[in-house]
Amino acid sequence: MTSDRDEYHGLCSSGPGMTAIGADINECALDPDICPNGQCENLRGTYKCICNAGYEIDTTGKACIDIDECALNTLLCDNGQCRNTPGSFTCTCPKGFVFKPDLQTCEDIDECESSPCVNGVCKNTAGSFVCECSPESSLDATKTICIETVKGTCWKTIVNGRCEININGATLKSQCCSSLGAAWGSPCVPCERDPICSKGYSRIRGTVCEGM
Ligand SMILES: [Ca+2]
Ligand SMILES: [Ca+2]
Repeated sequence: MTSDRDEYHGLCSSGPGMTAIGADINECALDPDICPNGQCENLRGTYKCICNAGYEIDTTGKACIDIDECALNTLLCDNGQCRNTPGSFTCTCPKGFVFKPDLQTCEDIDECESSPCVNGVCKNTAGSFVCECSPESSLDATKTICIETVKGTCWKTIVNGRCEININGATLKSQCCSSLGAAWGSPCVPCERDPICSKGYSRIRGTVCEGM
């Protein structure tokens, strides 16, 4: 009776990966699926796997395993959610962020570049933006349009830095400054020419110049 050890030496007298007569066994040709997710390279007495992109060789050198890109690089998909997939990964960006393929991160969208605020100043924030209104106006329900709400004293002239002749009682700043007013409010502030509307017109609501 022969032992397993004797049988092995009988069949494999030239050692592992070789035929009994000492020729190399081409494992790659024998089993086309020997290296899943990689390419097989035949070596004398053995073989190795060269892994596809997104895979790395394991400690045996004979199996390609998925690279967990999310665990490897914690900055990957920054500001978003990284999900490991076989051979790759995906980034999911939250609302207000956009995926930048060159940096592989989620970047805040600067909504202010498209000038969404009417009669107000746009401030970009992480994931969103806010419109800030002047003290005499407040945001409407859309949160993008500043509408004048505060009425104040309208002054007809400024003499030696002092506002004089109160006209028409309390008015909106734009109504005052687009008509007879030279200054508005208490303390009074000199009127500035509206950059969009001509004299006699003002923008109380949005971008439309309305006649006074
Ligand atoms: Ca992966
Ligand atoms: Ca933003």
